Amino acid sequence: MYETMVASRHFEDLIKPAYFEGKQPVFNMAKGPLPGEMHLSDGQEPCAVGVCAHLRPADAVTATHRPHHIAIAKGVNLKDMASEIFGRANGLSGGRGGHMHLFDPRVNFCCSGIIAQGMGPAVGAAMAAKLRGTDDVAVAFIGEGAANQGAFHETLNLAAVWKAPVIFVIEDNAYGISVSKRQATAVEGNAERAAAYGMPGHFVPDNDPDEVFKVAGQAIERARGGGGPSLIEIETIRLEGHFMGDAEGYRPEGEKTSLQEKDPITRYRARLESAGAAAGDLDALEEGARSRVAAAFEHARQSAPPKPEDAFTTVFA
Ligand SMILES: Cc1ncc(C[n+]2csc(CCOP(=O)(O)OP(=O)(O)O)c2C)c(N)n1
Ligand SMILES: [Mg+2]
Repeated sequence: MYETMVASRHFEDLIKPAYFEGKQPVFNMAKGPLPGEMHLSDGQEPCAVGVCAHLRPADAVTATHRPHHIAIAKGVNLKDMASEIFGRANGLSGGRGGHMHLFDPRVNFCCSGIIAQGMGPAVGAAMAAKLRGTDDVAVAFIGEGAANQGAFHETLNLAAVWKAPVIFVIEDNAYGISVSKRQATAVEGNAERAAAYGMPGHFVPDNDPDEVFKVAGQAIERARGGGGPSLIEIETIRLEGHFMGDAEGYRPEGEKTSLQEKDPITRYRARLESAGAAAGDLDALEEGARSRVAAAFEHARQSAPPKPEDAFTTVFA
């Protein structure tokens, strides 16, 4: 889990300078090798690794507009993912999808820029597994802002009625763009909402990877055994803005600094060391993760963009 967290963070660290290439001196979102919006997942790594450590390639995951940590934890090929984000022809979707639309059928991963949109398809994947008689499960990741979408409420109800082997994971990073959870949600936590739909709801405080692993393990085992859906809300932190270029004027004074002090990677490394892990072993693990990510970016940068004559292939025209 630590290695995957480091890989995920390094992925975002390499995106940062690449994203701003060609977009200066006046910020122009359409320019550079990574055109369009960019939503980074720094700080949210525990949610992805704690859940996905239990999953097999056949289990389906639907993720959000902030998908990199989840894709990496689910085992999406790093080179194909980097190529997709750079809009290259050898990317997951031939460079057509970009960073919010990563699809990898080899490990049953997908994501969408439309918030809460992955929830229905996750129930579909879960019901397909159930009808086929396998014990595969599906996991839908959403943000806490998406829990106020109609799709959230409709999906939870049907999933419970059908006893679908699905787990809904809410990454509560305290903001939907610039709107704080407090301004948008009346109940204390979204885990409370699970009871209204007839499923267990769990809350994991403090962005703790081991606690996520424990709670997710129980929910996944329950789903695999025919016990039906569960909801898990994880208290996490968004270390960056909503998107790259966000001035973050909505954050209270000093919030950014106090969040940095809670960096989950630093904290997890300290926990591993105090549990007896050797610093040299952790360094080696970090080095391996970073070099795999660097190789993926190198691969993407050296790959060709789609040919103009292919513009109307693999799209609805
Ligand atoms: C259906 C829909 N409505 C609005 C948007 C615009 N939008 C993009 S991200 C976002 C906020 C999402 O907040 P949250 O679910 O908490 O996820 P986070 O960005 O914090 O990861 C909104 C409203 C959208 N993409 N889809
Ligand atoms: Mg949020």
